[in-house]
Amino acid sequence: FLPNLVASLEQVEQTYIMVKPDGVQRGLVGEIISRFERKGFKLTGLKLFQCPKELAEEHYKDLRAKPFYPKLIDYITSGPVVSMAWEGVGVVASARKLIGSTDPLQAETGTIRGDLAVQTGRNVVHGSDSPENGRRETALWFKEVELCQWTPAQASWLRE
Ligand code: IDP
Ligand code: MG
Repeated sequence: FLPNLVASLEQVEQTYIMVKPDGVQRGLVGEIISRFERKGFKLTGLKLFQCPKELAEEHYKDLRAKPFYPKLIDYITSGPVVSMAWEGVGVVASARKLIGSTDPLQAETGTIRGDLAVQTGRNVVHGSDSPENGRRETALWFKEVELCQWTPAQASWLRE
């Protein structure tokens, strides 16, 4: 009874993860996807996508006033990105840990940015920063029909 109650209180979160155009151009798509896949979260959406300017502006609307904003929009729209939706208990914070600090030179070795990038303006991957933004960004980048609800065969080997 008690474990079931605790489990039902744990919130299943969604996060939006994106391999940015530099990650695609550098052939890092498989490497980056595999870091999330092997951790054990559930993939619910995946596509290669050329981001229109309006979508990039909506996605990064909180950064509009920053000096780097115009270059950021150019960067994100400069080539295809790989959009992913991942789901699970604790997925938002865990994905941010896997990704590492915004500045790749500050990011810990073992993280995606720490291992694979050298500059903030080319930091290869995006991850939502809160459960609320995880839901917002997933809905922004994916249509409902592009998201799959499914039960991975390994589910009972990942969580007791
Ligand atoms: P995050 O991606 O780690 O969440 P944010 O502060 O949300 O970092 O910034 C979003 C993105 O904007 C960064 O990942 C990076 O691509 C870009 N960015 C942030 N700060 C700078 C900067 O000082 N120079 C250039 N690009 C930046
Ligand atoms: Mg951010």
